[in-house]
Amino acid sequence: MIKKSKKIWMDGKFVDWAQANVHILTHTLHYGLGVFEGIRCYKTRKGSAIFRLKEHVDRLFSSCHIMQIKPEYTPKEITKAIIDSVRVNGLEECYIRPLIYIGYGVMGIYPKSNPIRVAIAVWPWGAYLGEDGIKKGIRLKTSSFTRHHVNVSMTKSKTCGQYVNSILAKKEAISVGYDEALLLDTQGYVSEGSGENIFIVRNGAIKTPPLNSILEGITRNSIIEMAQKLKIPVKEMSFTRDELYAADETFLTGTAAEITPVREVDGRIISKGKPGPVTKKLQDLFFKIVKGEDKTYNSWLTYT
Ligand code: PPE
Repeated sequence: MIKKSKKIWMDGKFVDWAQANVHILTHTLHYGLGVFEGIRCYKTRKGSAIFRLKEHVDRLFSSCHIMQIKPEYTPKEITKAIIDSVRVNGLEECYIRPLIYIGYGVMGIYPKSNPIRVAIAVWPWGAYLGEDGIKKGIRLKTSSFTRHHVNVSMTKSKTCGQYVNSILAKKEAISVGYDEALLLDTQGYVSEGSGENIFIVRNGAIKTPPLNSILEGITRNSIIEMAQKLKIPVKEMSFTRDELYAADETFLTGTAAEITPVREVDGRIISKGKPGPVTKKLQDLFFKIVKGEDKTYNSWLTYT
């Protein structure tokens, strides 16, 4: 069960957790057109800090732009509301979920002038794929479901309804005893996890799929910048599932999943079945950065 916090920001006001309700005819609930973000706030020695807040708010508004949803709030107002949500709930560490959705008005797939609503919830959320997963690595299964084709939905927007594809893949992977699903794109190349981007390491160099069919992950971008600073070569290019099987290391990245090593893919053991050296190096640096222990990356933190 989710760990409750105290208040949820809804359209400009803080309401009690238990009162944060919507009408059953809320348009997004029926048809799935809404956009959201997932952001983490970490405990540092100087108080709580939100990781890459600007980039998340920018992506939220970019999702709105792509999906032609016009919120009544500016990025500046949403940024303030996010910081206020963390403060009001008094949480040192939390996950932050802004959601922009189409409210109650007309029904039918053309939402005309239905109101555009905004909510921001925060709650404590531990390791997405388990503490063991972060430390020892997870088991990944290629899904029978394919990632969205660019002409079916637009993956640069973090759209609510698009996650049905992720849920189907995740349920399937779990039902056959795996921890997470890997989706291929419509051409058959490796795309991303149900809620994470993917990286492989081969001969000391890193590869991650290009932006074509994936969500442009903010953690993915952080890893690319970190690797470049560490002088580890990084390439954004397509690769096949057998290249993944043959990789020295592989790991998933996401706000919720952070950096999760993968120790097995489709029954093939990767990296001797435990997190490899490059993965560990990046993981260690990542956790230092989010905890404010590496000054080079201070601009990625917004102290609340
Ligand atoms: N791909 C997908 C499909 C995805 O959902 C996420 C984040 C990423 C890549 C990584 O993006 P970023 O967080 O910017 O590095 N998934 C969010 C939702 C997970 C959920 O179960 O809810 C998240 O990690 O917050």
